[in-house]
Amino acid sequence: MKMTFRWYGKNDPVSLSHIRQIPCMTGIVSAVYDVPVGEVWPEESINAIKSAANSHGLEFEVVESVPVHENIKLGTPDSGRLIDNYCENVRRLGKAGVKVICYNFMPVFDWLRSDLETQLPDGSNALSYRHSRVLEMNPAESELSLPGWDESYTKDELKGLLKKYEDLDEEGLWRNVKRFLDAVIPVAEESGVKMAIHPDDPPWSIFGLPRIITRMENLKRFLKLVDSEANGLTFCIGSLGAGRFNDLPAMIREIGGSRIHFAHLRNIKLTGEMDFEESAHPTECGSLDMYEIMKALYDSGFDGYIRPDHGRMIWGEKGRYGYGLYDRALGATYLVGLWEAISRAGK
Ligand code: DNO
Repeated sequence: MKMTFRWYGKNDPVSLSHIRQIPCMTGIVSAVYDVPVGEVWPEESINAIKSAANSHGLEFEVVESVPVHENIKLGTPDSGRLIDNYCENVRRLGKAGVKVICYNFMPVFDWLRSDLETQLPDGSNALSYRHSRVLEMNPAESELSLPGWDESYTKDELKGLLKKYEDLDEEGLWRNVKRFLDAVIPVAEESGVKMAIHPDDPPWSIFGLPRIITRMENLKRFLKLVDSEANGLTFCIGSLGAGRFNDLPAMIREIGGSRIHFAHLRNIKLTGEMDFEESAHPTECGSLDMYEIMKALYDSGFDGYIRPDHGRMIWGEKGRYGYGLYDRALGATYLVGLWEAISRAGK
């Protein structure tokens, strides 16, 4: 297991020197942020991240994300060129020493929350999701600003994009993801890179858009689309765990460590059938059994990268929603402690 930390580049209020001081931190998880989705990343930009990390004693072996252009998800006629560009990014990242690429296949919106600053009883605040509030939102009409989506769309572009998805159902999305994997996985294999799809967050359809990376049967179907170790998962427990139908330790054991290349570990407190609040990482702070999850990873031979995921905002910190320094650092330390205990007991 290698403990890593997400870093949003030079504009991230969290600095590499801070990350370096978190105990047992081996590397950063980052991306090139100034190239439009669908285009090829300059090698200089990739190498600049690597040298910045290395000069702080950190590795750069995990990219999150190389985003997938909407036209690939939609399967439009120009998607071939966009997939070629994606493959070129995989080659370039492999050449720079990147081992894992995290990406997702969620139409239009990435992760979704209904409130970004829910006050918790201890005086901190965190992200939360209330399904009834999401049902009231209309992204095509209102001035929504959601954390996990590309704000570079104008309102009209967003409307147009949502319209294009009207004809795409889940089976259509399955077809398009298969087409993507058929092209990308062989390149990943040649480049020494493991692809790790991120589950849909939350793991159900939102705004009428199809979502497929949501539950066990779909994960199995996904892994079979191209049955190669290079076609693997980012096991994000906060995303999958929002679905009460997902038994996370059992899923990890069934999938096995060889197809899980990256784990996003954070806790959530389930507050309703489809509602949750993000909580501090320890088991007793939320609804997920972190010990059983880590144990399942350990027992299944997981040998990939881990990162603490979204943290609360504590100690007056102001920062990027979910990605402040303090609570994620506490989370990382807790996870390292759990792993130490589990692995020493296992010897
Ligand atoms: C949220 C993240 C996601 C993730 C992407 C991967 O905090 O886990 O935005 O980076 O879905 O493509």
